[in-house]
Amino acid sequence: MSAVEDTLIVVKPDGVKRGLVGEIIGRFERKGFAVKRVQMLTMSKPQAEEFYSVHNAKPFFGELVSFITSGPVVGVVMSGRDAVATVRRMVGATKSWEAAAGTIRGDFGLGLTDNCIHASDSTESFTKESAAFFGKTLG
Ligand code: FUP
Repeated sequence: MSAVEDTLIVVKPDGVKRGLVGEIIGRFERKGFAVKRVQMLTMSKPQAEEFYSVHNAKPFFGELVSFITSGPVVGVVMSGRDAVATVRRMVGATKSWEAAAGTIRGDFGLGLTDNCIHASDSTESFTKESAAFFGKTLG
């Protein structure tokens, strides 16, 4: 039996600018996930560096931080069966041009850094990323 767990998705600046927030959240709602928390914000540079700290030694780290801070994003905590892995399958491959049709990245883009959406890849990442995203704000 799969366990009910929480995960975090972030609609990236390209997804927000293109008006995909409703479409993206809707897909997860229709799948059966419960939306527990939603917040739109523009990340500060230190916040983005903390959010993406797992990548801080990678050559693309600067580009990643610069892109995610370039405009408003929408963070959504969702709950449901096997949420981390199931949401990642619905998000699709990192390189949007290779992502399968029917996935969010496969249906809505061609980018790499600008690939519409971020999703936590483990419960540990969910905990760390949620703390970086929401901070101490009440939820
Ligand atoms: P994913 O978990 O699918 O979002 O992808 P990764 O953890 O591999 O990458 C994290 C972010 O870095 C993604 F938004 C894609 C971006 N990235 C680049 O911008 N350049 C690269 O060469 C690799 C990843």
